[in-house]
Amino acid sequence: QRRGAEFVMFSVPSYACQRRTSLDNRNAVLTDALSLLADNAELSGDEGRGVAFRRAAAVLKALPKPVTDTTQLRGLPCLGEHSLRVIKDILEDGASDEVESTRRSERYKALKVLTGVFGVGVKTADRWIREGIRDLQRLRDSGPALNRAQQAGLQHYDDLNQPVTRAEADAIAEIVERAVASVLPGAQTTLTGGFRRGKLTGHDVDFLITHPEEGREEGLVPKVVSWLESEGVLLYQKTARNSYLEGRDGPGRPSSSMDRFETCFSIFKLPREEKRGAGQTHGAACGPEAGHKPWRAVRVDLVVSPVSQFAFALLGWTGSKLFERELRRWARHEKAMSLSSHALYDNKQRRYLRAASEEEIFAHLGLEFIPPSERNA
Ligand code: DGT
Ligand code: MG
Repeated sequence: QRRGAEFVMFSVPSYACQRRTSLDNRNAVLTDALSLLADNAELSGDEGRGVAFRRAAAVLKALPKPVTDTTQLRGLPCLGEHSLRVIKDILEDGASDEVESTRRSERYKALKVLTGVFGVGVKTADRWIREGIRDLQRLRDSGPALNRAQQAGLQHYDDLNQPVTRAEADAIAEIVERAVASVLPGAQTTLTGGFRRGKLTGHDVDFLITHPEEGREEGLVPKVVSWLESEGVLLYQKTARNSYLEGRDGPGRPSSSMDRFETCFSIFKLPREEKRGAGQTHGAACGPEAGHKPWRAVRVDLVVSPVSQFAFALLGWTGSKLFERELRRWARHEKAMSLSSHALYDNKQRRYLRAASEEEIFAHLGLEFIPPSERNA
């Protein structure tokens, strides 16, 4: 089947958690197109189709070279008829009509803008569109009752839709570490999410906090929040108490898909780089435009885990979202186990499998260890 030296057939295992996916994506044009269709499906409430497009995109992200011909994709997993047609159109014509018409459609654009408001999900955005609210101006004017999160989201819309840089994530890490150290000495703060996978930008900054002595972490979130509030760091925060009880909520149980850690979903007020004394000023991003403020709003998630669940929480909060989904699917379908951000339950042995590191969790699951930088599925 070889057509000369340039022709490469690809082969990848079917679950994203069985393969290495670095940030070096050789097929970005194709994966961007499939991701747009995934967004559109999810925005239309069709989660199943959304996942199918995301799995197809993830397969292409794992390939070591650009795809030049659809025949190279023969035998690859997760590439359905629909995804293959889109790929073929792009390879042959340079673009896919379906992707381009979706990109231009009023409904897609409106859903993107409205769900870009922190606190607004697909259902709310869809309802607003049916009520004739399609942009932020209409949202501000016609004012359907907004909850506290949505008010903050609308107020800080531009900042929150500007990518967070690694330097900003590090500056926020410093603030969070200071807060944590002053309310619970000995507690440990770990940067998770996309930045732990090596991404250079993110939509938020995620942290996982624990203490080496089990139990000492209880009630940490309200204390950290008080400290941050007294320092004037918080523009918005919503905290949740820990509500996980092993046995009752264990991953073997139906209610387990929800995370039950102590959490704080917040918006930080971060001084601009020049104000933080890092030297270099920004370019156009904070030029002399009117209304330029000396700070920017950044979404920050704080999660507190008991040390006995730390490895599971770390694995669960590092992402990517598809990688996490695939880990849980692998556990359920291939191993008869239930994985959550709290624990791993073996349904056949009817017992929890302990782990003190991510490596041990991969081993329990019978998977080769994939480091965070290779979980960018
Ligand atoms: P980003 O922030 O867009 O650059 O990309 P990520 O990968 O940091 O995505 P993010 O921040 O939405 O989530 C990071 C990981 O944390 C993701 O794999 C899933 C997990 N995660 C996020 N939010 C929740 C949540 O509310 N509950 C649970 N259980 N996990 C969550
Ligand atoms: Mg994140």
